[in-house]
Amino acid sequence: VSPPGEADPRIRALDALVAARGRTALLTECVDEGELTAQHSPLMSPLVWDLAHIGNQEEQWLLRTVGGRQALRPDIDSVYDAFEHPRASRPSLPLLAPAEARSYAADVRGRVLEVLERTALEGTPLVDAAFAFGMIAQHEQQHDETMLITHQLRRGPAALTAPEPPDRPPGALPAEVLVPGGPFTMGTSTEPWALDNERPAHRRDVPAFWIDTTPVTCGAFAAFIDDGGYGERRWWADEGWDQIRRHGIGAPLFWRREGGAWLRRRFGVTEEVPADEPVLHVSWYEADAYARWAGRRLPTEAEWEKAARHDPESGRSRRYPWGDADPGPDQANLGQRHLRPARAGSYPAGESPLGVRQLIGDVWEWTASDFLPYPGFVAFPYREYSEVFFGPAHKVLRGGAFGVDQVACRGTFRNWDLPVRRQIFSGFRTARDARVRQDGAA
Ligand code: AVJ
Ligand code: FE
Repeated sequence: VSPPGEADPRIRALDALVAARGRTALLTECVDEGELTAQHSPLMSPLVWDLAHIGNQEEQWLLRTVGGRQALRPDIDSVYDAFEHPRASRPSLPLLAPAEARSYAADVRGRVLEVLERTALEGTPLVDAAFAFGMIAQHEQQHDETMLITHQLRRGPAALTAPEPPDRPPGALPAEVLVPGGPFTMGTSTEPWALDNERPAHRRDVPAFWIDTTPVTCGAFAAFIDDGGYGERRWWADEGWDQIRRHGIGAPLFWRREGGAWLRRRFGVTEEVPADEPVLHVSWYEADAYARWAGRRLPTEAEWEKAARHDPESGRSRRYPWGDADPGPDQANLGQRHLRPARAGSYPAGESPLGVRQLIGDVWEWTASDFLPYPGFVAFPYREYSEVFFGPAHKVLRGGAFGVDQVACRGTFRNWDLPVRRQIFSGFRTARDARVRQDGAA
């Protein structure tokens, strides 16, 4: 747990690459060959595609571009190009078999460690502060989260296990917190491994608003269901209404009613839905409909980031809600340490200066905002990371979930997806405008 810049970037890069590979190994060694090559859902790739794609991205960026080395397997670039082949079509590609995929990724990694040792980590934006190495560690961890989603979709008995998150009742917390109006700094120009869409830092004026202290819980969401929320047209955006009608959706993904109780399937185990846990596996439309039913709305992306980073005392934006230090296990539920969110209100040591909890970790939080570039955005180092996704088709999610590693999660980190998606580790919290009094105070 050290502020950025304190640790040698070469060591940070090495640690991040090693941690990512450890996670990849856990996710791909607990199931047999058949399970690695099967497609568990048309929404996902076979796990063995992710494995070789991780190696191929690393080869392209770190061996060829940064290291200037000769290509190892140029013949497979196209098979592992995410843009050439949509996920549903990947099982029919000539994929490397599990053993080949593993040894390919390991071979690339061995050579990359030499490149890391020999490269001067300054002089170009790609190598300054080991950026490209950090980018590739984040890429692998992002695919580790994707593979965890595949594990959740998979049928059959549990393959993964992890300890339970802390379960201490938080005591009385206010339902919502007032964030005062005024400008704050959104995005970053100094975070060494921030990706292109998080840049540059810029001022945003955000009027006063109230935001939930914690993410919306399963119990609160069940009250929306019990009140007939899925049957009431007025809560739903047009495309969301179409989706729930067409697919007969009446609850979060993986939920099922049995008698009077809600059950859910979670990594191969069926259990009662825990009322106090943040709700998971809802689409943007479900989150938006719940918020309307509650007489509220989703926070904008700028509101979310102000709640997470703005320090009203100093006026500056922090890296995380609790300050500038990297996340530790007392601050946030990240990194697949647990295979579920912690009870709402957990992690008091991770709260923001204003007392908002669980902004980082537990569940990705849908925001009201479309995924758009910040003023002054420059695609780097490749347009296909984020630029090609900008526009009204994708909604922004913030804060990271239990399934993502800290290297790919920070106060400025932006995730995005289609508003119909619900297999991801998505939840939300709600907000409302602060009524402005005659004298202008909130
Ligand atoms: C940022 C999570 C939307 O998984 O599609 C992985 C990350 N980009 N490989 C995704 C990503 C290229 C991306 N998300
Ligand atoms: Fe990728």
